[in-house]
Parts: sequence; C-alpha cells; structure tokens
Amino acid sequence: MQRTEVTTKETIKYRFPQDFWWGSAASATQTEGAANEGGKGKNIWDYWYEQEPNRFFNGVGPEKTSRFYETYQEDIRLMKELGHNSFRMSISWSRMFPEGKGALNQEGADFYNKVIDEMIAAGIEPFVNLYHFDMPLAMQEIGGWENREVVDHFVSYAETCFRLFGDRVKKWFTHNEPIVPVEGGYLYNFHYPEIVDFRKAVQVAYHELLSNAKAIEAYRKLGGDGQIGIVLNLTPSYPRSQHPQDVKASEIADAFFNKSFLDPAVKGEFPPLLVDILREYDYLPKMEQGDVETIKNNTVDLIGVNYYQPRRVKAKEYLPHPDAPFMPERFFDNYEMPGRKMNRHRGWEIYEKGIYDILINLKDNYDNIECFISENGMGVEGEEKFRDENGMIQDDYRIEFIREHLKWMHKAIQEGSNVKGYHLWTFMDNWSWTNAYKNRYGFVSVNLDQNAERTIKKSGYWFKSVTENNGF
Ligand code: BGP
Repeated sequence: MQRTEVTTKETIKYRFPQDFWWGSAASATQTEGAANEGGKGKNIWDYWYEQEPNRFFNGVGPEKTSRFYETYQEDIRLMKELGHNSFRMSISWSRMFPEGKGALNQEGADFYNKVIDEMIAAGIEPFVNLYHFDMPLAMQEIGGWENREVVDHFVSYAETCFRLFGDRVKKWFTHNEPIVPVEGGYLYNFHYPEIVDFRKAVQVAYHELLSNAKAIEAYRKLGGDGQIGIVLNLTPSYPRSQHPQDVKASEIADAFFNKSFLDPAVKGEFPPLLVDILREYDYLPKMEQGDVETIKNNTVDLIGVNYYQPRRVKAKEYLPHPDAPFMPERFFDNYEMPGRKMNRHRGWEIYEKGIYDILINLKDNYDNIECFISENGMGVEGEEKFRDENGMIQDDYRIEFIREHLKWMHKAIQEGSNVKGYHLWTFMDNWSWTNAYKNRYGFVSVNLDQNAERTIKKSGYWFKSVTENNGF
C-alpha cells in the first residue's frame, strides 16, 4: 500500500478545544459483512435483498459489505494511524439475538468484545450505538416498531449490551437517525417494509422514542456510569423567504423532521405544533399510561448530530387533493434554491453554515446540551478516477468539504457551543443501503475487486494532520 504523507505547513488558524473527539462513524450492517455467519440472524436488509435485489445499486446486497467482521484488527490499526481518538460503531441486534429476543448468540457477543478491546488498546474510545436501521427480521415479522412489544425486546437487548460491554463502553447511543426508518419504511419507500401509511409512521416514531426513553431508564437503573444519548439528523428547515406563509411552512417541516425527536429526547416533551397537527387530523399515536412520565424522566445526556444537507421549503403552491394520502408535505413544498451548491453524486445540497445554525440552535434553545457532530461527509461516485500513480485517491473535494464545515463549527465553539467532537461519515468506504457501493464516503478506500483492499485517501492523511495539530 502506498503511503504519501500530506504535510501541512500552514499555521494553525482554527484550533479546537483540548480532548476534542476526532474520529469517524460507521454501522454494523454497512461494514461488517458476514451477514449469514457467526450465528447472526437475518435483519430486514438481508431479507429485503433476497426479495428485491433490484432495489440495490448494481444488485449489491449486505451479505459481504466491507468485511469488518474479519478485518477489524487491521481496520482499527488504520483508524489509529489516521489519528482517531474515538469511533462510533453500532451493534447488530440480530447478531446478538438472531431472533431479536430469547437466547444470546455468544459468538456475536464475543465479536463485539474483541472489537471494543481492540479499539481501547489502540487508544480509540468506542462510542456504541444500539440501533442503526437494522431491525431483526423476526421482530419485523411481528410488526417492527409498529408493535409495542418490540420496544420491550429492544430494551432487553440494550440491557444485555450494557451488562456485557458497559464496563468499557462509556458512550452509548440508543438510535441513529430514528426519523429515517419512519421516512424510509413508512412514508417514502426507501427502506423495508416499504409501507406508505402516515398513521403507522407516527406509531413507529412514537415507539422509537419510547424505546429511547426506556433504554435510558434501564441504563441508569443498572448504574451505568457513562453517558447515554441519541444520534439525530438535524436538518435545518430554511424558508424560501421571510413571507409569513414560507416561514410557517418551514416551522411545520421543522416540527415534523427535527423537533419530533429532538424535543422529547432532550426536553422530555413533544413539540406543541406537531401535537396540534396530529390532534387536528386525528393522527395521535396510541400511548399507554405512564409513557409521558417515562419520556419526561429519561432524557439524554448528549446528542450526536448528523448533518449532510439543509431542507428548504416554501408555502404550498397548490392545495392538496382532499383524498390524497396524508403526508407531511400536506403543509409545505420542498424548495430548490437557485444557485445552491450541490453534491450531484448524492443529490444533496452542500451548505456548510447549516452546521453552525444547528449548534447555535442547540445552544440557545436546548440548554446548550453536550453534543458532537456524529456524521458529516461527502459521498462521491467513481472515485477510482482520482487515484494517482502511487495508488492514492486524491480526494481534495472531501478535504474542502470537511474543512469548510469545521470552520463553521469552530465559529460556533467560539460563540459558546458545547460541541465536543467531529466524526466523519465514514472511516472506510461502506455499503450505503439501497445505494450499496455507489457513492464512497471513506477516509480509506475499499477496493471490492481486490479482496476489499484498503488504501488511505488523501483526506485520511489530511485528517491525521488535523488531529495531530488539533486544528488546521
Ligand atoms: C446517514 C446514515 C448512514 C449513512 C449516511 C450517508 O443517514 O446514518 O448510515 O448511510 O447517511 O447516506 P447514504 O449512505 O444514503 O448516502
């Protein structure tokens, strides 16, 4: 493997606080591979791929992904080489409990024990997430998050993880982007079970929230001495204009997609605007006695913020058809701002200041809760064409992307934001759900044609210098 050092001779203009968390994030299904090995049960991705391989870019499924299950030692060594002091992974529920409940798969527990130990030995703090889109199939068969029983099974699984790994893991996360399974699975058809049903969507969101609160409660009951939080994709909703109808549209979009999880997770309360809408249209979820207290009393210690793109909205141009299925878009239209900067590979706008706006919002309206950027990154298709004669991918666009976001983060810190770190999505190229290996996000490239060979990209070396200097 070719290694060309990237040296930065610049003087440090953007210095970050001491002990800043530098690292990256990944998830089990996207990296581990070995989907049918080591006693793992099937999850919805394994199943969906069997049923509809055409839904996945180039027909590539989750069975092998980036092979972290076999190569974790080498990968952790590379993380260390790139200056990581922390890394967020997720545990696969169906690797721990093949049926989602019942007997523990000891081989699964052994694997995570080895990974955690290996990271700690390398001086990398493991941040561990319990749910990253990967419902065990057996749980989906009884309704997944639609079914309240699944909340209890999730909490039992979480408790097992706290018991087995909590002596070494001090940063826990219940969910990654819990709005995404709602959007993908129950509104917009990009996750299994491909249902379009607003009532179910609301119930799914509610049960995810309840499972967050109950898992936090369990952690504290067990005497957990670390921190427990949730990772949310906080997508700022910018109105097209300051016209009151545009502003109102953006407030509603914000209530649906950000405050829906942020308010209950941090404040233990539901956003009034969302509750009013759900009540008016008769879509309030089924709740049980005691739930409100459980949610109120079990709020998070910290928030992971995933930020990729802003949401831009405008007042509706046309009234929705009265018989159309109920969707959040009944209240706003998405708005394509002329002149916006795009990552065309992913179809996402790049708006670096969004990261600052999120952090200032958390500071001003959420008691400046401790947080970190838990994902941010740039997926690019066809990166092989940027490989130079020494075999290194010259991803200057990624360096620029990260650098510009870090500058805005730095400004937020100077203004008092309680942001503690920055994790890139992702460490090495991995499997992106239905996009499979279309867009590459890693500091490290994974060559699927060469036995998943890893090579560090230019951005990886650049990041190493940032971590060493604690700034740039
Ligand atoms: C986030 C997810 C990640 C990751 C990332 C990039 O929503 O938490 O799992 O996949 O987005 O998105 P994509 O893979 O769809 O390009």
